[in-house]
Amino acid sequence: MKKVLLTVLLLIVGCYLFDDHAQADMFLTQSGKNVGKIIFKDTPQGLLVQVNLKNLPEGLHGFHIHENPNCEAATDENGKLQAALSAGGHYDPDKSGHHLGPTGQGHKGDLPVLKVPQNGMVQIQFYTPRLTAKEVRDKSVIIHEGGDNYKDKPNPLGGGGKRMACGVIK
Ligand SMILES: [Cu+2]
Ligand SMILES: [Zn+2]
Repeated sequence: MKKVLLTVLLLIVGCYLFDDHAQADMFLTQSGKNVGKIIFKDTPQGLLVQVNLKNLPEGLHGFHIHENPNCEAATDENGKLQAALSAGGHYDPDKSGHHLGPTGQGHKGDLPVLKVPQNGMVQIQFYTPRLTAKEVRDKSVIIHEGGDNYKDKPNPLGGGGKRMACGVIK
């Protein structure tokens, strides 16, 4: 009987742990090189995003949750192969259709633009109150070549362009 109780308890704890955490190993789309990890944790302040990355090019990079758990390349509407295009668009469960950044009421997948210093390493954490670990699991996280102005103009989706790094969130 004790063993059964212990098993049930472990299962409950296991489910709890599984449910409030998610994580993604990040890979450069061109070389396939692993550049670190992003961890997502539910907290009373919202979803805590812990970024631990290296070997990234200096500068500002668009940073978003995309809707599909798939980082494969795919062909765009012009028949051109694009890195990580299988990840789909920005996570937008409310079908807002607008890229408005992390504090806007548009895509829920819009994260704060990632600032990479000269040494290529990013060790930061921040809260994003509109998401949960359960929501981001089975999606992907993408870092773009270019920055993010949190608007769809002059270029769509903040202007980040090509998908530089990608990870499936598990
Ligand atoms: Cu993106
Ligand atoms: Zn967006």
